[in-house]
Order: sequence, then structure tokens, then C-alpha cells
Amino acid sequence: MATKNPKPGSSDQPITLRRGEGGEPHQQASRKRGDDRSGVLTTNHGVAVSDNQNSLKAGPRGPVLLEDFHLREKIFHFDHERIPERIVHARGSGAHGYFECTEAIPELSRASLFAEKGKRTEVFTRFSTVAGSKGSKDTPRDVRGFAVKFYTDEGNWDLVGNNIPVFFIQDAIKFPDLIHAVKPEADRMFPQAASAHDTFWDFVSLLPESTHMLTWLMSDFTLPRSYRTMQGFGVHTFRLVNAEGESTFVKFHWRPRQGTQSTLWDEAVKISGADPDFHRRDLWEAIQAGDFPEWDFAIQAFDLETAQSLPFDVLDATKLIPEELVPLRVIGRMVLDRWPDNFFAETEQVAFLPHNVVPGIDFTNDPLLQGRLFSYLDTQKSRLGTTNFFQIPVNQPKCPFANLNRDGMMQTQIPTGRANYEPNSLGEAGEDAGPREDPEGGFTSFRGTGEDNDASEKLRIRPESFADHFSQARMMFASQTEIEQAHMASAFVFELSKVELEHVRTRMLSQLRNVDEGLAQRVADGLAMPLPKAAPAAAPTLDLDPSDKLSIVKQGDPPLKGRKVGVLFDEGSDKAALDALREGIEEAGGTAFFVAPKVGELKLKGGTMKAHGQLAGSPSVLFDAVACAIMPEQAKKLAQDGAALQWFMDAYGHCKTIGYCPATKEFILDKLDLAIDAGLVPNAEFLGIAPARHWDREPKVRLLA
Ligand code: HDE
Repeated sequence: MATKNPKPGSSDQPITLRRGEGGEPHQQASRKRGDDRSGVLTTNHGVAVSDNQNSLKAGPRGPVLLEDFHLREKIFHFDHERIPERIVHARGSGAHGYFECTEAIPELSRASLFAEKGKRTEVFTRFSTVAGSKGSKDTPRDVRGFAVKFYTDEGNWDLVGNNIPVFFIQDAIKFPDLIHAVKPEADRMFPQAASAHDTFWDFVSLLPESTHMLTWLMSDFTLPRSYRTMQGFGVHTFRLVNAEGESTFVKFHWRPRQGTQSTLWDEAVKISGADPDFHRRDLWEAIQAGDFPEWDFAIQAFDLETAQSLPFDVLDATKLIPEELVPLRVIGRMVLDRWPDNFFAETEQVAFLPHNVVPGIDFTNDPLLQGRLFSYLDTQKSRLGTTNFFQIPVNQPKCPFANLNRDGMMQTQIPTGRANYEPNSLGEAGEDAGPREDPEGGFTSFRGTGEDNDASEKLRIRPESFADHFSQARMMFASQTEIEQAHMASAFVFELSKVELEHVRTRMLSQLRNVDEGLAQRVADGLAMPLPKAAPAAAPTLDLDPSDKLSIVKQGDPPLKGRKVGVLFDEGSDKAALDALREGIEEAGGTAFFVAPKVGELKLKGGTMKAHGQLAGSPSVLFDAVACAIMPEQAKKLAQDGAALQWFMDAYGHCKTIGYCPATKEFILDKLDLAIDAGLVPNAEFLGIAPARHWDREPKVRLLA
């Protein structure tokens, strides 16, 4: 016997099996007939739907009828919901916001977004991992994409960069090989989102130009704490061009105002189990809380003479320009303040195109960049299915745009008028005659000076100036603090120990000897392998000056603002102590996340409280620092619980600050034999040092290479 229909769409009532008794959905829809159809569920073609719970059947237990157009349309649409994921950078998250020019640079660029201090331009920014597929975890060891679409009043500018200033390869022709090598292996389709496997290391060990990037990949930069704590780089050398047509070389940089911060490898691995959406959730939570992430936008601008004086080629994307040689100049900031309304429509369908530049910004002959200028337009046809992908709202320019490109699949515009060709004599521009070119304001490519480009011959060749593959890798290693060097050496050991082909490990060791003898020896020791002869180097390796900016630890402790502190409590905890912790954390701009063995209302000394998260589901890897305020009885109980002990052991092992109360100390920390150090403090001293990492502790808890 069928039950009565509930109100359609009410979430607290079960859905019924059969309509016709009570008939409320009918009545609801019919009430909306006529002009007022807001809120009415309709088919794609606008017909109001009377019943979204039951398909149309011949009799109560009879077959479903083909005539049910609502059912067929609904399932048809669902069947085609997925579009191909991005070949690379499939996993990502994006947000809307704005760019603000903080220093005008008309002398360098005629781009309108840099014309005036205070001028704001809307942006959409997408962060991503590279290797993993769309549903993969957020925290693998990987490069992160940092792509920004600026909706300028002169058209869209897409700065499609990464969180690492250099790249693996020098020429776009190697990109398909690189990506095939790093993606899950072709015959077995694993490992997912990981470079620690044979084919990747086989390829890169055969490609010495990748060595500098490998030192970045094995550094802490590829284990970011959050999208909000990542730097961004345009990677290639671009050009700025002013109103006089003069060009200046430029590298673009994003610097997070939240500070640059990474996790430890062990932490990243555990986070991926506890919360595979760690970075996506973090960005969402920050924006929902009104704690909008911000980046400074800086340029390294330099002329041809400076470019020619550098000991490497500025067209080579495996090289960076140390800030000590060409300082950063901050000219803007970006604020991300709005999460998209719909993830698919915006974040999934956003199409970044490095060829999207505006007058005042131009390309160089970097052969990697030149290949990208083709690839991104091409890939959108595969992913989004039509040349009209630019009409999707997130991709559309926000300034007026018009041309004579016509028709195509999924054309959503209705061009008016007769002219779909040019030149024509059907009237004035913009009227019947359609749009006309603008020789003054339109984009003109920088003509080149002849000094920086010899285009006289057609050659498949790498310039001599691209031949030094090791000097900057050596500089990168030398610029790290001792603990970061140990992380890097350990990362090489970890990744190479996953490589089963011994000759690949050996070849990689021989490349590392060109970077740093000590590093090569440590990695060889970590693998228990003999050190092979150094690989031949195509050019002499230079001892460049280390650059402090290449180290995360040298930038100092991260702030408490924008960070999350886990506070463990249990029944009987002192509410006043918990309130004091929360107030202190919030005053400093952080978030206090309360964790308890049970999430319901717990009786405390001086009140009651609900936890935000249950202990087993809220491991300490999800927090930047932890504190605990419990009574002796509960401490004794928690000392029997693996999840509770692991909570403290992980926080300790990941060098985090731990705030404790007397019972925590006596029954848990002492039981775990955690030696008191500068990061293990009574709760009263906790706030002053909360999110700092206590690196001195690490050699005591982990054998690093
Ligand atoms: Fe990409 N890259 N890439 N890439 N890339 C793509 O474009 C490609 C490179 C980067 O959030 C694809 O729309 C080639 C460098 C980001 O949607 C594809 C080469 C840098 C994103 C493509 C490179 C990047 C992509 C896949 C060698 C840093 C994600 C889907 C010449 C400066 C953007 C798509 C987003 C995405 C091709 C090298 C950054 C296949 C051929 C260097 C951040 O077109």
C-alpha cells in the first residue's frame, strides 16, 4: 500500500512511492501557474514537473513508459554529466577575487590593469596539483598550479603559473614525454598522484636539464601547508611593453601574505588519509570565514643588458633569476574573496590560455612558452567540446568583445546584422558593418630588437646558452637550511627507493654528484648503494651564491593568523581554560578547533560544550599546533586510547607546538616519554609560539638522510 506524499523538496520527510493520494506536488505546482513560476522545477524545455519522485508506469506495478519525457531527459542529462578531466592539473580548486594595482608602472607597460594605483581588476584563480586525476588527494609531493585569469578592461590576461619558479624541461616538445612518465604507469595504472616510480625517474635521470627542478620537487615547496601559503611564479620570462613600444623583460611572482609554509612528508601522507580534500577545504573555510587570502604581486623587471650579463639564458625555463641579482618590486596584490557558486560551471570549466595577453604584456622566445601558446587553446576543444568555450561565463571577458567568428557547436550568442566578413561596406563600424580593427589601441606584437633573437636559420637545436643544467640545482641545495637539506636528501631516498630498476637509481645518483657531492653521498647511503661516477656535464657547473629566498625556513615562523589550532578536551574539562585558549587564538586571527572523544554536548567544569570534531576523525595532522586541557580521570582514560596517543605523538613528530595542562603532562606526555623542549609548553605559554615548528626536535624523532 502506498503512503501519502510529503511536501516535495522537504528534507526531513521520507520520499513517497506513489502519487495520487493526497496529490500535494500537483497542487504546489499548479499554484505557480502563469507568470509567477519562480522556484518551480521544470524540464530543460521549461515544462513544469509535477512529480519528481516516481517514473510514469503502466499500472502501480507495471512497466515504465517510454513516454515519460521527464525521466528520459533527467537520465540523459545525468549520463553526460562528466567532461574529460584536464590532462594535467586535473585536481584543483578555484576562487573569485580581485587584483589591485598598488604601484602604477606606465613606464614599463601600457596594460590598463597596471595604469593606476588603486585600480581593481576582477580575477578567477585556480590552484591545482599536476599529476593526479580529478579525484586524487590534495597533498601528494607534487608541483602546484597557480593560474590567474585577470578580467581586464582590455580583455582577459591569463597568468598560468606554478608554485615553483622553474620547470622540468626547456622545450615544449618534451612535455608529452614528461607527463607520460610521471602519470600512473601505462601497463598497470598506478601509482596515482606520485612521482615515486620507475618511469618518472627513468625519464628525468636521462634528462639532465630536469635536475634543477628535481631539487625543487624534492624540497619542502612541493608539500604546501595550504594553497594560501604557496608562492606563485609565471616561470617564463615575459615582456612588458610601454606606450612607446619599448620592451622590458619580466618575471612574475606571487607572495602569500599568509607566509610561505609547508608540511613534513610524514604529515602530508597522514593528511591525505585523514582529509583528502585538505587544501580544498582549507581554501573554502578561509573564504567562508571572511579570512580572505592575499598575495603580493611582484615583478622582476630587467633590460637586455642585464639579461645578457647573467650566467644563464633568461629564455631557459629551467633557470630562475635570484632576487639578489634582480630584486622583486611589488606592484599589486590579489585578494580571493568569493567561492564559486558552482564548482563545475566555474572551477571545472575555467579555461586558462597562456596566449591570453593584453596590450602591454608580450611573450619571449622561450621555447617552452611558445609550445604552451598552442597547447592550451587546443586542449579546450577536447575538454569543453566546442570552439565556443569562451562563452562559458567564467571564461568570458568582462569587457565588450566582438568579432566575426561565427557559429560552431553550442553557439549561445545571437550575432545580429548582415556582416560576417570584413572588410565590408555595409555601414559604420559597430553598426550593420560589424566590428573593425583598432590599429592604435589593439594588441601589437613586440617587433624585437634583433639583438636578442637570431631568426635567420631554421634549426632543431638547443642553444649553447641552455647547456648548464647543474649550477642552479647546486645553488638551490646550498640555499637550504640544514634541516631542509636533510628533507631534500630524504625525499630523494624515498622516491628512489620506490624505483625498482637499479640502473635508474644509479644514473640518478650520478646526476646528483654534479649538484653536490655531499647530497649524492647521503642519498647513496640512504639507499645502501655505492656512489657511481659523476654523469658528464654539458657545461661547467658554477658555484653560484646561495639565495636565502629559496629557503622556506629562513623566512621565519608562520603567523597564527589564518592557522588552525586543535584543542583536545573531554568531560570535566575546565571551561574557563578552554575559553581562554579560544579567545587567545581568535584574537591572533587563528581558528580554535575543539576535539573530544564524543561530539555531543559534554558536561564541563563551569558549563557544557560541543566539540567540532571527534578525536578519531580529527587527528593532529590537520592542525598547525595543538593544546589540551583535561582532568586527571580523563587523561588516564585517554592514555589507553591509540588515537589520543597518536594525536600527541604526531604533533610532536611533526615538530609542532604542544600546549599542555598538568594532567596531560603527567598521564600522557610522560607516558609517551616526549622530552620537554621549547615547543612543549604549559597552556599559559602556548599562544606566544603557537604555529612555529621546532626543527631541533626532528633529528630526535626521525632518521633523516
Ligand atoms: Fe601546462 N597545461 N603545459 N604548464 N598548466 C595545462 O591546459 C602544457 C606548463 C599549468 O587551472 C593544460 O587547460 C604544455 C608550465 C597550469 O586549469 C595543457 C606545457 C607551467 C595548468 C597544458 C606545459 C604550466 C596547466 C591541461 C609545456 C607553469 C592548469 C588542461 C610546454 C608555468 C590550469 C589545460 C588550470 C594546464 C599544457 C608546461 C602550468 C594540456 C604543452 C611550464 C597551472 O594544455
